[in-house]
Amino acid sequence: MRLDYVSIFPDFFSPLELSLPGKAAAKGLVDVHVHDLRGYTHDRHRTVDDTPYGGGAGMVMKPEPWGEAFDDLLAPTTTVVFTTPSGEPFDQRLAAELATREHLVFACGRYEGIDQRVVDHARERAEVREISLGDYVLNGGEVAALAITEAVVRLLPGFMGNAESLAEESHADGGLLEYPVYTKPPEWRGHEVPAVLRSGDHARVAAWRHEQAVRRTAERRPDLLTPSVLDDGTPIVRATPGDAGELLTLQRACWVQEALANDMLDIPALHESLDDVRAWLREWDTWVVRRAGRLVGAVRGRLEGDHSWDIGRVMVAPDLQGSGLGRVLLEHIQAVAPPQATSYVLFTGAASARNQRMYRKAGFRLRPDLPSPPGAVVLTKRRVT
Ligand code: JD8
Repeated sequence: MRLDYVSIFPDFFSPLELSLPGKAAAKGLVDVHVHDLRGYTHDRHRTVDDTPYGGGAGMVMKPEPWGEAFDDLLAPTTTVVFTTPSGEPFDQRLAAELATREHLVFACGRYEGIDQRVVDHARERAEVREISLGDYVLNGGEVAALAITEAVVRLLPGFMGNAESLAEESHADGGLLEYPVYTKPPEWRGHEVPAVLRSGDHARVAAWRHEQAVRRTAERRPDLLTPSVLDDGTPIVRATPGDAGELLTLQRACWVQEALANDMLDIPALHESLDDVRAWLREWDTWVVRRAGRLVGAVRGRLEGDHSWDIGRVMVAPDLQGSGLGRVLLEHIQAVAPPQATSYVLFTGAASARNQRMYRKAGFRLRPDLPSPPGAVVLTKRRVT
């Protein structure tokens, strides 16, 4: 990938030699060129700015130097990146897209910005992306160009030692924030490393890490959690400890139906107490749906072993059964399964015909070969990613 930077502060990019792109250049993955915009001026003062048409404070960057810079640098395969506070938000998805390009030219503005005709002219010659680093104001486009460069270059094939770790990162698809990380010593200034991480039990470690990632994301970036919504826009949201009472009520209502359908009362879910519900809320990723404030649906999931996503407690208020809410909850809990989950498992009453129909329609298969709780059947499904 060729990278060109045009700026009135070309030294801003000297760190490129040192950092990531420096290593990438060493690997022949990138070819970096930095250009001083004043090099494309012809007057004694090397003028790049002038007063704004329409008045107002500050100065605007003149179009002519940019035009000459583009005459020098643009090719049909070029993507020109104008870093600007009014651009499309930069994120990991856009980083991955830019990493597919052969040639990026970063046009880094200063003052109040660049004459708009420069952008319009560039669009006539090449792909143009106006990109913002975030909703805060910087004094120029250079910092954003550096940040975008780092996020893009590290995605270039052959750059990162193990591509696998890229997939597990924050903001990679799947969208959870990082789980907390630790290293030696096991105890530091009164702070212990969580015992599960020193247990050697990979399954428990993976489950703990996923739980931490989901918990952090729900607390810090709920917007990142795949907000599944029902057709009427009702969101499916993470359950909170405060939902325990209503969950118990909904669970009792649903499992009374299961007891009637299966002519048996000895079903664990039917006998759980409020404390039992509170306990499993802490161990399972649980999602709920509220309509007009009433908790009308729920589902939970957790990692069982290294790769099996255990789904359970698919609950729909009796008066809403048949509305498709169960199907949407089932789709959602599959979608939020962690990257390492390669299959799903669940069970339901052996005589729960409607449930079994819904699961089979969703691609689950009965597994009489697997052990099941008394009076229940197990169904599994391979995850297609
Ligand atoms: C390019 C000039 C300064 C901006 C008057 C302050 C990106 N996320 C971002 N925040 N700010 C920028 C950015 C700021 C720039 C330029 C990018 C060129 N300025 C201007 C408008 C208000 N001054 C950015 N990417």
